[in-house]
Amino acid sequence: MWRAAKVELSWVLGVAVLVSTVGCGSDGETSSPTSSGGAGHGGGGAGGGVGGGAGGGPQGCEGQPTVGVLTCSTWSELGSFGPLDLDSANYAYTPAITIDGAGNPVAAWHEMASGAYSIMVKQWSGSSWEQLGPGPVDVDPAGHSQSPALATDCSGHPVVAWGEDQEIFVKQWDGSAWQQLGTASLRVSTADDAYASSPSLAIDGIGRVIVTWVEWDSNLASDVYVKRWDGSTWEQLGTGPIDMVAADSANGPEVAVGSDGLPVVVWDESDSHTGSTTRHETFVKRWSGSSWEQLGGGPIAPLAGIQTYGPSIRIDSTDAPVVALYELLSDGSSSRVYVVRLEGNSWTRIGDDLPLGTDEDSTAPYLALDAADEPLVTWNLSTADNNSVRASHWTSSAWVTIGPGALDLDAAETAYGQVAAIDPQGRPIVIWNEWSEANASFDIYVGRCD
Ligand SMILES: [Ca+2]
Ligand SMILES: [Ca+2]
Ligand SMILES: [Ca+2]
Repeated sequence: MWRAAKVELSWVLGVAVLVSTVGCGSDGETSSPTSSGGAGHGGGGAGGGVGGGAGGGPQGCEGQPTVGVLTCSTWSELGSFGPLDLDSANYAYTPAITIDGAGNPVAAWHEMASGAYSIMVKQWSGSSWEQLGPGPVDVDPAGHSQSPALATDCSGHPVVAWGEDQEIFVKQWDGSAWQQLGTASLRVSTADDAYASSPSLAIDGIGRVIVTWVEWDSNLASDVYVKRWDGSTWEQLGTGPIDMVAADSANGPEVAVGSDGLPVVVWDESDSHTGSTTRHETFVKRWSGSSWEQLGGGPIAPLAGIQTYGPSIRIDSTDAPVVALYELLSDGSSSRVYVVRLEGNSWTRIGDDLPLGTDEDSTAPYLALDAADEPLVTWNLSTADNNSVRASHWTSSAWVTIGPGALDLDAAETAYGQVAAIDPQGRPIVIWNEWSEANASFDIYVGRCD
């Protein structure tokens, strides 16, 4: 009972702004194959895309890190297991990760400070976590900011995008300070009730920053947009939203870029805003240079279930998209994570569903690819009374568990929001948020397998 109360509290606080603005907006996507906090990741952290940043970098983008072949023998803390929060008493959520040009992880999250949620960014120096910039990155200290996304530019520096009130902003670290890309929000709709959120970022082979996000209206319909920064202006890719049905709800977009420089975007789409969900599907489109073309001939099919949720996308070395997502099973009682790769124009599964026991749900996958194109998936395992952070590595014949199983610190406490990247040495690094009884709040923690 106590734990359930805390999960509810965290979720309400985590999306307080969104709830007050568009009703149960992102709940449409994040609710509830699972009954606990794991699914809560979907609305916020799913936007925390690493894009090309952690993927080893598109060709020609010299400053981006290489990515190693994944290796893992000893799971341990990175910085005394944090917390990374500026003040551990603050509530902190939705971590994002990228690997910088020096091969060190950079983390971003949103943290309640001085009465508002603000965006914080820290960089691992090799021995400690150092804050980038003198304070919060976001535009207005009084604004409510959430769900940052990170990528690494061609100079090896981080770029961060986030949602702030109804807007989307992007800043680029120049080595000593944050520089905003453009002077205005990226939001497309000028309607009073337009609410932009959940950005994801990628960098193409000539350093252009590509951002996707979702815009809600007060009827809980929502659309996915994509813009690209050409060095001086934001160009919208496509003439309108890229999702399939204008009146329906699209959510959780992620963008990635292959060596061909063409952005590929994945998102969820459903008619849940009608109050009776008849479809909850996942779509992928690729920018041709002049238009958005659907990949795979339709939505990504469930393996055994009835609806799909929470996709995460990367592009492999052959420019084939790989997507991790989860499906709600036919009986409606549980969910499981799986991974597919585009072969020809069909989605082909990679291995089995991620491991499940009786009465367990796996949700909220987040994807990285190593130098051998083998997926690393972080995901959330929830049982009737606990959440834990997991990571699994596909080894061409089987999924292998990273670390000791549950990666979070305290089995009794809820943990979710997991994201991961692979550094040039092939070491997987996982960041998540977890309730701390000692700090009486949610904290951000980091671990690495050496
Ligand atoms: Ca729509
Ligand atoms: Ca736990
Ligand atoms: Ca905290």
